Amino acid sequence: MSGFIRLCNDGWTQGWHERNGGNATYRMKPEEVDSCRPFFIEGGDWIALDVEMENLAGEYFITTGTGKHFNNVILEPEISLGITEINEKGNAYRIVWGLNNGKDRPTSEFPTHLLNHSIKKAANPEYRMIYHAHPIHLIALTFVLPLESKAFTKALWKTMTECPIIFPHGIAVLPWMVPGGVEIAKATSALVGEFDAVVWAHHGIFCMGTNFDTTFGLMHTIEKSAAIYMDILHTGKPILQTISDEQLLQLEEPYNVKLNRDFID
Ligand code: 2HA
Ligand code: ZN
Repeated sequence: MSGFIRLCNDGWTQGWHERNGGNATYRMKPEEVDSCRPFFIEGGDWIALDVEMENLAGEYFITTGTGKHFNNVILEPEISLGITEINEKGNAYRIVWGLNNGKDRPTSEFPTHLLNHSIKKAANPEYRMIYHAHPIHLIALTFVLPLESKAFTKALWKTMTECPIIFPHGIAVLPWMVPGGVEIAKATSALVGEFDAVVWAHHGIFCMGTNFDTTFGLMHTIEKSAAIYMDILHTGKPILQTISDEQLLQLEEPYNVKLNRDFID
């Protein structure tokens, strides 16, 4: 819980969570569930999910609450956060801790998160964290770059040398869509099998990872590169040099990464 709270507060101090913006979920390890069990509340109602995710049956998730503000998480985690249990069919959940004694609801993006957790777990059971935020410079970039995965990946890879090392597979981009719905959930989930980061145009980004540090670190790296890119644009000066595709490939051997060839010319 303290790691989750820290992630929320770090996101807040970065300026990524105006008002109730953003949300996060974490699939708990069995030993973490056991240590929290003495604090669980009994008898919460099962709430149906629109989707059935068999491989999430019996899993427990820490989640931010709908309408909750990230800056309040550190002050009152038992109100802003909750722990939810998924039923044996993977098609309903109930609140077992927090969220104002079960009176409030998980994030509006809970179905999107669960669908993505299901896909990530199937691909790699080590994946546990999904984090959505509204980083300033990355959102700004969605107005000036083509809304294509290749355009975003290359712009960010070539702006900061760490980027191709930290996200060698690149990042995906979706056009503007209505948040909170099934359509954006499905469009996002179609990309998360392949990518750990999906940009939502004029809205924000979803990042996925095995733990709090790698997931937050991925978002932080992407946003920092976007910030440098915007700073370069702000100078109004012509770009005299950048990292070439050939130089990008030179990172592979020393850093033991394989860059996504779809994004190399
Ligand atoms: O949780 O960011 O996308 C509020 C949002 C919805
Ligand atoms: Zn959002």
